[in-house]
Amino acid sequence: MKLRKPSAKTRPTTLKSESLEPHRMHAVGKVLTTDQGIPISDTDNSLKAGIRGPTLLEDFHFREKMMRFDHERIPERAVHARGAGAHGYFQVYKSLEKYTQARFLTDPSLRTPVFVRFSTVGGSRGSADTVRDVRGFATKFYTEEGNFDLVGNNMPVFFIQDGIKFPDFVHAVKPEPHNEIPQASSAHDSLWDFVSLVPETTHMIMWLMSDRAIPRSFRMMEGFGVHTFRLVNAAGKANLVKFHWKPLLGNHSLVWDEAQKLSGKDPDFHRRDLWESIERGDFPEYELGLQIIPEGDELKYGFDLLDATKLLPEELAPVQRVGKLTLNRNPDNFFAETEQVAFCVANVVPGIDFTNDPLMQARLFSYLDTQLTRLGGPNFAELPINKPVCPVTNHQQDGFGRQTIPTSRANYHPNSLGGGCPVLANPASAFRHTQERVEGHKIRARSGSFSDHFSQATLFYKSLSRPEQEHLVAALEFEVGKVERVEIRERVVNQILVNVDPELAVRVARAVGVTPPKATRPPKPSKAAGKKAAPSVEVSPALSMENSPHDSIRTRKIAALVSDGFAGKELDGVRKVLEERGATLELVGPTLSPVTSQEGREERPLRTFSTASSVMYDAVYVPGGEKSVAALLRVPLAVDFVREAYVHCKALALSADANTLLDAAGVRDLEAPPSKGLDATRGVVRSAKVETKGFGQLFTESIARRHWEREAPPPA
Ligand code: HDE
Repeated sequence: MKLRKPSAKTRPTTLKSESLEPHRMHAVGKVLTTDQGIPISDTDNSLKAGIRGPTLLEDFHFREKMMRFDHERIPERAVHARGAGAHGYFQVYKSLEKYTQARFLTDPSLRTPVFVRFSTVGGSRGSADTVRDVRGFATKFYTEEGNFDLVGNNMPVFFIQDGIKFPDFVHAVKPEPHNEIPQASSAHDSLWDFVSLVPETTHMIMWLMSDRAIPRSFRMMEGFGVHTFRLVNAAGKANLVKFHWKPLLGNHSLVWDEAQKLSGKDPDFHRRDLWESIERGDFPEYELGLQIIPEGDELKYGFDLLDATKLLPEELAPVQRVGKLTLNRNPDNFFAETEQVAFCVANVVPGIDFTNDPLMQARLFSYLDTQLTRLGGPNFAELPINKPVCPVTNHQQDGFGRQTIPTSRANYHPNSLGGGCPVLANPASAFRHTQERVEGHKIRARSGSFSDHFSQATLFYKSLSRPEQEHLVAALEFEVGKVERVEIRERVVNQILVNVDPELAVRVARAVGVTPPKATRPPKPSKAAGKKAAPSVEVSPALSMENSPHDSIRTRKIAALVSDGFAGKELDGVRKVLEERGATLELVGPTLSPVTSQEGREERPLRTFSTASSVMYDAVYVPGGEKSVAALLRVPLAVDFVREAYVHCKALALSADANTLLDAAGVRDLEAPPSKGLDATRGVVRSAKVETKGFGQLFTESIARRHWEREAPPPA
């Protein structure tokens, strides 16, 4: 069968923006027309019967314009409604033909175009970016053999084991049905009611309460395929695989107070961060990691690899880094691309296959099904953002929004009218389902190998650094503390948390006003983990974000607070050091009008104390300059800048007089500023004099990580 539009031959294998050319509308220099192409000379006045009379039905331009507006909104995604997307490419480092026949994983010369959509899960399209939530990390690889969608999250496990519980879980976590409160938050009765009654949620709940749920940036978080998949080579040999994305900038989080403030100060914080970094040419990069496990080893590790509430510790099966994803182009149009992109777990190419994970099995159905409603019919794969870059030839026909115009009379198989076309693919290059022996009773039950719900929750908690554990406890105190019904709070503590870590349960019990569990009952040993021969670990350092790279300040944003009379030469020096290490310095001043340095030079602040806030930056610098500092001391929002940066454990640099701002900000736990030279206690770089040598250098060193030592010790 011959398909006329668009010609497969004209599609490049690298999805450059030109490949969307036939679908683009370039308005520059063009005349305004209706959808039918009729030129329009007035779009500001409707056609009326008399200058002050009623509008006429005959005004087809008005009716078309209004009809199009009335139908602009499509249903938002039931989950993952809020997202941000980017184009890029993926390139494998060396051939993985030993494991898979997938071309994009075997040819290192190939740059496979991709589109990635990051998202939050629970909130509506207009909700804030920095809420406590799982983040979606969905990648569409436009390969020569069709589209492969890796529809992952930034956490390696999931809330439930069997997809049939997904509607229950999502109903519980979304706003409650009677009053649609709260938006984009899990801190409410129905979610914790569900959690307290469904122990399989425990492991993922620990992740949700951890700093992983408030990433600093989409560019600084990991991604996980979650399920165990299969890689299959040309000879048909299969291996089990778990997919990972490792961000080259390391793993970094916000702090909870900062995340909440950002929700108001800049609800688009993550979206903006992604957009701006790509515009600047600081392309987000992630390495693709694979944990490859021989087929047949599903139960070797004392849990079931088909259970999506379990992770495979990297210490037991190392993550091999096999290729790199680079995001290098922002979408041209949010709706056409980021909103209309349709991911589907069932989109796999020859060489990648599924397993019997019951969560994955449900997803194989759900994504295709949901797109039908969301994108208005069955032809969504023809939308430019979803269209494969390889030829698509089949006998599908009709339906809402059909764009392809088939030219053959033969719309069935087999046929002779169309010369038998399209012909069947050669089995060696076609997708083949891995042959797997399946037998058993038709049964509605859960495998015993899925029964341990707590061991890995404990492993996760124990693997965190002390500050990360403290953050997790505080998150539980916040979330469970917001639950109105005391019996739910009781169950969370006494049915769930006590099985993770008894001390943790006692602390949360106190904070949320329920009876603490008696004594320190050790967690029940898991049946599966108890298997003698099973390799296991007590702690998994890879689970702590603190152990990811923290040596770079590339792409970090630093605020310099200035007013008239700031030390200009010093600022230049600090800016130079920061920029050499790939960070940017933004001037924040009282107004957007220029400020004059003590040397008499003018600089224009990019933001003001009312349009910016410490939570939008990674670190804060206050240059010396008596007059400038005196002016800053009189601005409460400038003092807040310093106070918040300190409370949120960010690096600060305060030169000479600027040290007085710490006092004004109420920072009491630092010794007096140095009388000579420099001091960098608790990540606050202080200099005795303006332009002290090494000041900027010391500052850059303290930006790469947060200074958790500033957080108050936990109550005894
Ligand atoms: Fe999804 N999920 N999901 N999910 N999911 C959707 O598909 C679903 C699950 C994930 O940026 C929906 O097109 C079921 C796990 C991402 O467009 C829907 C189950 C993981 C995205 C759906 C799961 C994910 C979605 C909503 C349990 C991590 C956003 C709109 C059986 C591995 C993709 C849509 C984007 C979106 C169903 C569980 C990740 C309703 C039934 C596990 C990143 O079809």
